[in-house]
Amino acid sequence: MARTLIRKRGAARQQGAGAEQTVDAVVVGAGFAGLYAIYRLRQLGLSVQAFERGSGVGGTWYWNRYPGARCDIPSLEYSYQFSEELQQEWEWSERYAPQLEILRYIEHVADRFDLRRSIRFDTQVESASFDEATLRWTVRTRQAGTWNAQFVILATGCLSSTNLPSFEGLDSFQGIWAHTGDWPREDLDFRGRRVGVIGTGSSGVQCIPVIAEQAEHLTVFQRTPAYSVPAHNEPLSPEVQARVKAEYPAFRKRNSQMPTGGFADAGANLRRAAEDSPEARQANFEAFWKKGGLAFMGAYRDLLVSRESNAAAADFVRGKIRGIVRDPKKAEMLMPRHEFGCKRLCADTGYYDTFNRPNVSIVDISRSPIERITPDGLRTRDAHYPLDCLVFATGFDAMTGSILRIAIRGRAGLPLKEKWVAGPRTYLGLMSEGYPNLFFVTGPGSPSVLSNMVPAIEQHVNWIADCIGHLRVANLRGIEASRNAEDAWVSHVNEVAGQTLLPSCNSWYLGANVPGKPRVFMPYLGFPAYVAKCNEVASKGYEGFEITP
Ligand code: NA7
Repeated sequence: MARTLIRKRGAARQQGAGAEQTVDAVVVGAGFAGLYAIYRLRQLGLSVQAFERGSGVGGTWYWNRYPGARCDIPSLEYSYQFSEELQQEWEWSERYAPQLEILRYIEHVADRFDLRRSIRFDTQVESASFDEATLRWTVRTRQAGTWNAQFVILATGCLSSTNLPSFEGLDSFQGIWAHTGDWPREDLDFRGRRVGVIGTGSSGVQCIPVIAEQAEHLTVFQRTPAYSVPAHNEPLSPEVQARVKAEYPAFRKRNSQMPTGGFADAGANLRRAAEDSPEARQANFEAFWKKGGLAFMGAYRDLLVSRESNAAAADFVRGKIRGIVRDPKKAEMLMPRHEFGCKRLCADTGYYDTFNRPNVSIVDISRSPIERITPDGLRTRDAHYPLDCLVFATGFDAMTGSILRIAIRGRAGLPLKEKWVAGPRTYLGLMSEGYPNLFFVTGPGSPSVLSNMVPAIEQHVNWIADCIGHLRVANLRGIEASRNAEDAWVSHVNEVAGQTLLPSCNSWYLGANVPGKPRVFMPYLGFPAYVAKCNEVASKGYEGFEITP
């Protein structure tokens, strides 16, 4: 099996792409966001062209095909609500849907609403440049020529640009390697192989138990231990599904009023940890552990604010790890020491228990860093580990990576990369000053990854479509964030995050996982307040935006 995995990203540049083509709107990406943007913009009567670098729809759920990949938001919440027929007719099989089922769902949506005819697949958007004379964008693609559009919608995903650390020697590796966020379409067979997994965030926590069952030996290379709670995934009973469907709009509304836009029915506790005795706290955490999944973040209302409450949750999870993992040395290694929930909480199926298997070992690469990949394995400062397969569960250049890999030039030709050199700057995570008519779906500065992504996407696309509809009806040519509104919003996003413990560890929310990335807290905490602000801005004639007559 001496085979290095080489996947070709995007076919070669097509010849004779022809003259520039003109549409009203270009959409980049065909995941949840891109598909809904096509749907809404077509409804407005716009001509729309979408580009997608994958060969199919699905975005995140197209690329993340690693073993064990599934959503950590309940299926009945992680789905579109724009069509009552759609939400009534689709049947979810599990409490947390696996990757393939979500992909099938997205494919169904693309077919049901006839969206594929607006999408060019296997097409990489390379640049977008704003022309101040015409107030239009020129969008260059690698495979489908050049397009001229009034509006550009970047539905490029928050976690779509993989972070592959630049370890020396990867090119020399004779085995198979893959990144969880860019998993090959053919199944990788780990049976009888010595496998290494680098990374223990959500993707590592999901794939490690599954790979451990197949591999001859699995070595987990851990830099930072993760806090993980059991998902308690289970088949979704027809009764539960029918109950939600009987009142789907009310169910959605309840969720939209939660700080994260979800988990309303999980019953968040409105108490502070300090209000309970140590015994009562223990019992409360135990009850939330039994509920399972990310609902654990609702165990106390001040988990992300009070150091005392946070430390109690952290102690509780460390106690669980001590109880599950039999080898005390392994248990100690697996115990996180950073603030609880400051990196995104993981939801697992048998993660800690996997380390009781005789074929699973763990290496602390914070003490003994990886020095290089060798032709037959991986060398840390202290040892060499022979490997047949290497899995990089090393995450993403989150929130800005997939935007900035497009060479975007706004007014005066200013590259967005230059404008964002000290961190992303947006108004409401929707637009950036100097880049008129260019919209981000769930961009930095919006709730995005701190909320349930699908409702957050729908809210953003609805706002963008309503805005474009307003411009067209009023015969206006453009909209752009104002400098003052943007500055105030950037400060506000940081101020809100600064009132919590979220900025206190090296998380991807801060860009801390990517060497050289500016350390700025990117998402906005508080879905209901954010939605209210967006609605207010629109109702006041797009306050904080400048409109070109
Ligand atoms: P994450 O959560 O960013 O996890 C990546 C993991 O890889 C994490 O344990 C990192 O350790 C580790 N990592 C990253 N770079 C390196 C290097 N250079 N060396 C060693 N280890 C490294 O990504 P996931 O894909 O698991 O999850 C992303 C989100 O997708 C998730 O939160 C859900 O929202 C869905 P670190 O913690 O940085 O020390």
